[in-house]
Amino acid sequence: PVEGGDHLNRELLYSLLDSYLKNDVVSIQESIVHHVEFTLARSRYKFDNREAYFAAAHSLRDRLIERWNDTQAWLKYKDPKRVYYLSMEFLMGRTFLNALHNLGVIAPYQEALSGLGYEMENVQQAERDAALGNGGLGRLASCFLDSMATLNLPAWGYGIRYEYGMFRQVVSEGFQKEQPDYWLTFGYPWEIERPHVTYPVKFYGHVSVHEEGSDGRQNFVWNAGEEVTAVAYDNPIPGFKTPTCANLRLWAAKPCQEFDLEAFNTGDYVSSIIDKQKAETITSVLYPDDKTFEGKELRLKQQHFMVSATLQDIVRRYKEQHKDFDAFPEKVAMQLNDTHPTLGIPELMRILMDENRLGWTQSWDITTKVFSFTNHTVLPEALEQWPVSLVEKLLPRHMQIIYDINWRFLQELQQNHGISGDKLGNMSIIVDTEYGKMVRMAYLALVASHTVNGVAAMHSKLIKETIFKDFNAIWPEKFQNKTNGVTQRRWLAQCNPPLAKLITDTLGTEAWVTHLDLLQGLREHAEDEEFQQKWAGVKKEAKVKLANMIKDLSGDEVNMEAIFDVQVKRIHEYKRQFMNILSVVLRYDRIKSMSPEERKDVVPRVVIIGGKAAPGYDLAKRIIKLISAVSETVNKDSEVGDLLKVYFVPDYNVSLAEVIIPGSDLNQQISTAGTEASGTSNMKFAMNGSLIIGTMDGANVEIAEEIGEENMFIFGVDAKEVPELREQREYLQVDPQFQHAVNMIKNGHFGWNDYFNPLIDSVTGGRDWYLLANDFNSYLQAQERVDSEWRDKKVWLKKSILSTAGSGKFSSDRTIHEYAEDIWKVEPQPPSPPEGRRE
Ligand code: F58
Repeated sequence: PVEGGDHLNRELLYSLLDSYLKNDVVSIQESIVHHVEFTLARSRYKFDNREAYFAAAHSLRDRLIERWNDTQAWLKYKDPKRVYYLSMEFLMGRTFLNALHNLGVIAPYQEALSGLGYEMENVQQAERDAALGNGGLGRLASCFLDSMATLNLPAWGYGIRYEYGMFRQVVSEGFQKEQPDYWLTFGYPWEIERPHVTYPVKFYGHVSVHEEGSDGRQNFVWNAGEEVTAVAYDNPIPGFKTPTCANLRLWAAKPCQEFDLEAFNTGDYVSSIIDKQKAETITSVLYPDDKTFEGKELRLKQQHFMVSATLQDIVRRYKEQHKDFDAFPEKVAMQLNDTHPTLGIPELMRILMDENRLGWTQSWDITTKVFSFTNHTVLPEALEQWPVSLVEKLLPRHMQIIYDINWRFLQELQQNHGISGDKLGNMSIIVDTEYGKMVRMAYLALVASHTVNGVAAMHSKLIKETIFKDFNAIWPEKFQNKTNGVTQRRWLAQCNPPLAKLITDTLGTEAWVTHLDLLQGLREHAEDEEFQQKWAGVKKEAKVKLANMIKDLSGDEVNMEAIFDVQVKRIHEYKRQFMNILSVVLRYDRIKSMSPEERKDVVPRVVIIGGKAAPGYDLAKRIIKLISAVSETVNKDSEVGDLLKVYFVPDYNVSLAEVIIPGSDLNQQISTAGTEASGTSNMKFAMNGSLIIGTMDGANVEIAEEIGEENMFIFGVDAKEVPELREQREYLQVDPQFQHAVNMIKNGHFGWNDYFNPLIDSVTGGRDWYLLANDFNSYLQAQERVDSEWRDKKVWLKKSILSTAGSGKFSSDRTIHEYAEDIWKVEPQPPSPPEGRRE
């Protein structure tokens, strides 16, 4: 039913917009110029690249909105089971090219813009990244949205519209400085504000109990101490070559309108308003920490804010079409992206019991049927534990519910599983620590979810053996694996058009853009010399782009014959950027000790490292300084010349990744075995024909299965050897080359020696938790193999082709298909063919 005016003229309304906006060049130009004039209110005779971007973005947004409206109307009509992806992070990057590509309108837009006098390339550059995430976890959520839309799934993402995204990293004299990323400065054309979609979100206060009715049922009333309003911002997520347009709904905090009349009447009008304004701080900034769990009150507020608004929204949507909650589990699935949205569990319980008067049993039955949870780490220091005292203060009713959940869970363990004593304590959601009582969020998520999954086969196995061992013993059927994937639309088709074209021409079809397994078809061409030459040409094109980036950064013209050797990811001890740079130090030392004759045989390398350190992660910041110091010494050494260059790329982000990944020959995935849950850049590199040097960790293991170990440079110990090696590490012989490289740094070869002492201490004297010294020799040998195989161009090209050919499994389309089938039980809802688009 259409709500609206008193005398709705349906016929006229339908006829006015009975077909989609046209995508011929002239229509697009009209639409762009229209937006220059009426949306931007600029002169249509004079607008710069940025204004051209905004106008083009608005014209494209119109086309997205059409699809969004139709998709959502269609879903409302069909009322299928829907899936909601709850995540505190979505690392979207830029949207313009992605939207053009998925709508299939790159060519007409390019022509339209160039006809108006604008280069598409320059127009695109005006867009700022939406960096509402830290790294892998946030980017995964964004790849998933793209796949869900492309697969026509009835899916929405829910998250937070942070005003400041991931900080901008500036490297000054080798030191990382963090600068605020106020990405909304010029407005964000891809979002649609929904000023009428708002919900109150409560905090603090106390809970009172009322006895109700003849059965004396207890009724809990939460009298909150603070209330803020959540406002919805919708971000259309277009599928590739399908009219389906999914939605990413991000919440912003606004002061609530219920004014505290008391304060106003006592005359303090201005301070009352200023006080209210504080509400907005809840969604002001993304926490940039990817290292240890930090129990900040504001972070907990953000988490509750996100899930409370989201659950109210989901329940409201359900209730619009259903009279009771019986069908809720058949209509709703919710995926928790790590434990960050786990408060959604007690929040749903609270909404069902306190606001809808359902009993505990029914509420719990519903709750445990709708939630499932993904774990992204085994590192214990990263697991969330909130102090009971803080949860109690901020969310008193939720804390009661968590206690109740735990009490019933412990009962069940005793009665049904015969568990008691220490073991019972080990499994308790609430645990006593030296800092007081804590809520273990992963345990809460586990108890209430019907399914928990790891993000690569090895990781999923590890969580069952380590952090969730006791739970696996009682609920083995809850545990699943869902190996990560990435979207080939962004990470191949859009960021590497020459390679995409070569693949399409060779396979004779573009179908790989939605069926990545088809890349297998490249295998038969791996040794074909003519094809190899084309492959080399395409790689060269991408390398030129990367070289231009380095030129802009450093002024250097790098040697195009060199191996472009890349490690880009957050800086972390477990990811071992330090080991990478130690091997660079040795390589440098070796070149220095050679005669000019010997140097002729050296394979030239350009080492590129990028990534952000969490602002409070001291060792990670020292690693950045060390890379910069080595870079400075090496790059200006004329003896070394272009046999070795080292660059630290500042402010690594999605948009830079789109240039760096296609341009790399070799990529480093060198975490200590058993520490990297999956990794996702490994998949992006493989797709783009970059060879992996890496450990048997995370998804590297499955990548090796797919593309063949012989086409990678695998080294290092296995995960199962790690615990014992750690035990013994004090007594292990230190590799002499490792010692030599460490000594060079210690002795001030790159300056700043004292500053690097804490770093050196962390890997010497029997510490070395991440076993750098232990893997070092094996790493150097793998690097030797890299050099020798590079010398034989045909061998290298074959491996490069086979990397791409074997990466089909790592499409997020495959991952999402598995989630949909095995966990969510949701089905594709391809929109019906449009006959007059709005009926
Ligand atoms: C990453 N986690 C894993 N966390 O480290 C990586 O192996 C995996 O491929 C990826 O998830 C996707 O599954 C990750 O990025 C974070 O950034 C958290 C952000 C919030 C605070 C704790 C870290």
